[in-house]
Amino acid sequence: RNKIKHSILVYIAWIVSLSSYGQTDMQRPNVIFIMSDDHAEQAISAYGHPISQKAPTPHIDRIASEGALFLNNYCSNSICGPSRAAILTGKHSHKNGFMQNGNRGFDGTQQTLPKILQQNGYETAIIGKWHLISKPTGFDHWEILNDQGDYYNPYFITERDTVRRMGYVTDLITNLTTDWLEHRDKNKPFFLMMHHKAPHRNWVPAERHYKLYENTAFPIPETYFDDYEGRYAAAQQEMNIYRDMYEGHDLKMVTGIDSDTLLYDPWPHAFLETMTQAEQKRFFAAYRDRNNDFYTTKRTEKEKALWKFQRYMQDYLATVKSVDESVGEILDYLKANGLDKNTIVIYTSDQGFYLGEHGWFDKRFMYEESFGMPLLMSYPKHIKPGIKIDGLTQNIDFAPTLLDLCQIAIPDDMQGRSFKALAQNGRTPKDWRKSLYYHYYEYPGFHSVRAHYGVKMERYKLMHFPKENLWELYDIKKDPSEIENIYGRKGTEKITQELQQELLMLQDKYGVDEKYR
Ligand code: SGN
Ligand code: CA
Repeated sequence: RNKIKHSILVYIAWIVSLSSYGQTDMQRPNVIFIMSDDHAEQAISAYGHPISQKAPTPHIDRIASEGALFLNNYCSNSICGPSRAAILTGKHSHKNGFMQNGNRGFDGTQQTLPKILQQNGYETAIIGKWHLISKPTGFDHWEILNDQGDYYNPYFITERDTVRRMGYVTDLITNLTTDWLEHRDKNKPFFLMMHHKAPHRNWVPAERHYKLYENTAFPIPETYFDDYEGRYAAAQQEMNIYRDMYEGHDLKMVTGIDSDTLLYDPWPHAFLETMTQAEQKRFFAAYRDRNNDFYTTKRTEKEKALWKFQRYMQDYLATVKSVDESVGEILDYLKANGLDKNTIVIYTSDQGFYLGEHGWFDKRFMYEESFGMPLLMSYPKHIKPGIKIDGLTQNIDFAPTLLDLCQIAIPDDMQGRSFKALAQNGRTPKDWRKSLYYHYYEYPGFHSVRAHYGVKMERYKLMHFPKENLWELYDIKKDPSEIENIYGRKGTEKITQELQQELLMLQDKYGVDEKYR
């Protein structure tokens, strides 16, 4: 009898241990959230844009072929800090308090995704760009770039220290990440954010990529010489490639034949001065032919404008190359360590970016290129490989979706929605949202983009610039480049009214204060 009693007890203990082990460790997926800075969909080959076909990203694309490619993912406010704050909180800027880049830090006492995961048994870490000024909270481990971070030999901040690490920023962040994975607490599921600086301005590639696209001619966007007719704010910006880019800082142009002195570079401390002397020498040597050619070949003003576009694309995409290699390394690490089946992998960027559309670089506007945000996501246990997702999704959805996939309750005050159901097979449920809200606040500010808000529905987009009281309306289906503002045109009354109502509904629903409307 005792023997039977004993074996029953052993059996019960075994069941109990199994179930609790299963709940906390086995079933819960790990999460690797990879985010780069200013990486446009046009520069990820999985999205199929002609620019990316000249500079493919095979490793990032692997996430889409093993999982899902989101075709209609957008940010809530197209600028660094605000997008990061929206991701952490699942809330729009006015609710999480981080409305623009600047000197007021993120309020780290509020509820965030990493905190909730941590409270639910996850080990959490962030490595790379943070840019939210206050110290990270909710992370067991963090090592962040100082402010924007430098491309060469950057400073990293930790809880205890600030250290300068010698090397190229993308490679350093990758190494710190695999290092953390190697030494993490292997009894816990993990949530890891790897945040790259690249391909942020001023687009300095790794040495091995200096010449990668030197002779590549990238396709010129149809709207490169846009005249901004009918779009007041678009005409007011200061982000034009051939007018506003700094020839030294951005385009790496020098003062004359065989010169080792950059043309206009207002921030040498953030670029050349962070390199060692030997690195500077190799940098100038690598750009020598191109820079000499500028002085030996005669060009009209228009030809110079096109030449600058090529120069910009060659460097931007060369910095993307190192990000793609980094993603490859992480995916290989997961596979080699048997983590690939139970890990959710996300690749995104804090917002989209202009690669010459409207003649621009930078972001901020609610036009498609910068409002759009790449999103690729794999999770073999839930997402069918190779699916494409049409539904409207947004950065405020990331936190609720991840909680949902990790089987953790989603707090009621998160404003985003879990897109777990869409991610499963690509089908959009009937009750999924029909519109998205956007709000950009940072004016006056870099690049002079006026504050505005708007609503996007499947076909139309309505934007309002409240200070100037100007409206813009686009039929994205007919005019995907958004060059024809049809607001106020005959025949648009009904759709305008519909969109204005939708906009009001969203502002009420999200609780946007009257003073910002
Ligand atoms: C820097 C850039 C700007 C950019 C902002 C915000 N200038 O100031 O071009 O708009 O960051 O970028 S730089 O030459 O110093 O890089 S964000 O991604 O952090 O929002
Ligand atoms: Ca950014």
